Amino acid sequence: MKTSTTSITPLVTGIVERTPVYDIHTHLYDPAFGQLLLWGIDELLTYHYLIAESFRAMPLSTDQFWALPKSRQAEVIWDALFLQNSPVSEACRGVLTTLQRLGLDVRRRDLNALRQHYASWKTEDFVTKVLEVSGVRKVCMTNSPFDDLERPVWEAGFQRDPRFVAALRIDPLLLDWPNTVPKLRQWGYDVATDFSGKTFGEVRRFLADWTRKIDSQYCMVSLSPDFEFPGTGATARLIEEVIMPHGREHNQAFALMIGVKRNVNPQLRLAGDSVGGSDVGAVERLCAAYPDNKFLCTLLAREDQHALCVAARKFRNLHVFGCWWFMNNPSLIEEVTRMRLEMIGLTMTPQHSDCRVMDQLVYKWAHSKPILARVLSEKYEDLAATGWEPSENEIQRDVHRLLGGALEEFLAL
Ligand code: FIX
Ligand code: ZN
Repeated sequence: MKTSTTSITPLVTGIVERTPVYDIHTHLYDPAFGQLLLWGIDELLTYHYLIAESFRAMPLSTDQFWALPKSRQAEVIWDALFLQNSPVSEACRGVLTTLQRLGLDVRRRDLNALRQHYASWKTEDFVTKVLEVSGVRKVCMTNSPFDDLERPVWEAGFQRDPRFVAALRIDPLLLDWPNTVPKLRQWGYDVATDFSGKTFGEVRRFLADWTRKIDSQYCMVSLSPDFEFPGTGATARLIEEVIMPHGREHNQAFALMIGVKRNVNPQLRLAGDSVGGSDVGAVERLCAAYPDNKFLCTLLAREDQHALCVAARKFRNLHVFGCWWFMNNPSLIEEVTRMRLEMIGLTMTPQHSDCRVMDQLVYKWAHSKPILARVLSEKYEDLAATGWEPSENEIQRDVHRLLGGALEEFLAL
């Protein structure tokens, strides 16, 4: 069925609204991980995005804040960001959208009433409810064998929840090689700090073991703005000798998240990271040097987004994704999504949630989807003006791609 231009926007909005999402990068966990899967009002309020904002708005020192139990931290954040000021920031608004869509009444501004409401939910039911309300069909976790809380769960084994898939996160391996060597040795891999002997083969064996163990969808790392490729350091050598052959052998795309300056303010802990411009040329050189490898890339700095689109136009083995962290604000999502559609069409994944708290799936998608619908409608209207009116089926096909389908196709190639 053809559409008429006047009905494009509501049609697209409805399709985007109803199309289930594959959320391709989060920090959520399969419920089998127990306490590692964060959820609830206190977790929502102590999200590190809100912690960073609250220090600008409250009298406590960082030491005083960190000395408080989590419930008190949540209370001081609620007071500073929601009661003493109107919660207009994206992260604050996100809490309210989440609560509202989960059926809670935010009008009373009563934290204890919100807590009481939450107390009636059980984890399993809550996970199902959040996936339903947010319209998410599948969640990709971030899984690190180097995490001492996470690793034992994988080692013990558990019944996987099919709604949660895994991605192998390897930051310590690529960014902290000297301290990673003893760990690998302890786990039975014969590696040496100077890369001698069987080192590269053994690290490949380590990656192969974990890729199989977690059924990894892709292998990922976050990198600082000064990431260079090629390079003389351990990171570049390990990429060349380990990650690339591993990727080809096990069909593992390599996801690069570039532009994070870790710990510029250590007093803020997890909230203390910042941003810097990256060298998109390094991504291009990787894609050019390894045409049989697949790369996923998201960049943290706004000023790098255009160059990344250009790189994707040059390299079919590069899949651009998400509006990461400081990019995940409506004004920037809109700008970047429009530019990506204009430059690389539907062969990208405009958004991922990066949720750390289960409940956040609700707001991250509730805030992103209308932006996608708006920008996409505008593009279809431009097409319709030429006489090329998209059919409903074509719109559904496109939206499915943009909400995770394109990545599934890319990874399956
Ligand atoms: O490295 C990452 O995957 C980042 O997304 C996180 O480290 C960051 O703390 C975050 O939560 C951003 O949204
Ligand atoms: Zn992340």
